[in-house]
Amino acid sequence: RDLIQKKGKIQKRPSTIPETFFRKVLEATENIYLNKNPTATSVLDLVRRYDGGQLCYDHFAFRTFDVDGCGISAMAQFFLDFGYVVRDELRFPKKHLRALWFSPPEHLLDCKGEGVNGPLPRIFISELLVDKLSPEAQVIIKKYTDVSAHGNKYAALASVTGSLTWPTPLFSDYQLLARESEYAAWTLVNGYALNHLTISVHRLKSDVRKIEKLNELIQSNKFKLNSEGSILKVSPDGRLLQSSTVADSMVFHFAEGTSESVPASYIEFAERLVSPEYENLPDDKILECHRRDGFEVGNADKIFESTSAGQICQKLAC
Ligand code: OOG
Ligand code: NI
Repeated sequence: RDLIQKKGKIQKRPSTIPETFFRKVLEATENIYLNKNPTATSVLDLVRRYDGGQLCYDHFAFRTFDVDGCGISAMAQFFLDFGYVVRDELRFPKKHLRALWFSPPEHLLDCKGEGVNGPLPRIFISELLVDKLSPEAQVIIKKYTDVSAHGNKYAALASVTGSLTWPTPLFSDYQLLARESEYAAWTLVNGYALNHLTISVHRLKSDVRKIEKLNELIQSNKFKLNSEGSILKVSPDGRLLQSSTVADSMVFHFAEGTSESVPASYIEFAERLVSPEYENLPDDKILECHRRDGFEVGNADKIFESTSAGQICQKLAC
């Protein structure tokens, strides 16, 4: 809608947020995520040790409810103010989802440094089309988003503090939502927490800069990868290759006073091959902008399942 602009024209936006502050916010968001998700922490350690140090992030992803101003725009505001630009929309009608992705200011796509101090990640934000759910599910979600009428202004604060902008959910609400939309249930208990960050595989140095090799390394260290469809997700053009771990579980203290295990976050891997028009460039001249950009509905549809009960049960062999 108003966030999307004409295809082909990437409009530059002036930044109103200093880069040092922006990177601190990314770092705090990452820290909350690492503290909650031991698999992500261990996998990052493993890849750093194996590859010899520096790694870069391809994208950060968030989930939202498209109701009461809590949707994509709530999470996107901070990134837009820093100078990110909205690129494309992806739709997932069966899951009642849509997503937008955003690219960082051009000069920060290929800069030096590692992790949140390196090239800036793309941002992938999805939203649940709440009005497509059953009346019961809509009532539940709105009960939370309604009470926190101004909560949507503080989405980025929720990500850096690791807290919800709405009251602690009831387990009964969580269960009802989970039956209809696992995405809805995830978002109710995780809110604007980082859903995953993604290692930029082609920017690694050793043999694991090919994603098949990286998947082998991850699996030989006993981490479970999301097998929905297949472990390796490949775009129709063959140039965007993705895989992801199955989400960690965390104990959540519900409003009734009971504690239950719920899915938290996962980590993803993305390899972007060089676009056909740049295939003759020498290796040391290849920049991020010469590679397959963006996301792919078919891949994303399967990656969403990284937090599903199906994948988590397979992982725990239940
Ligand atoms: C996002 C799934 C899609 C990608 O890179 O295509 C995705 C989610 O699980 O919220 O991450
Ligand atoms: Ni992703």
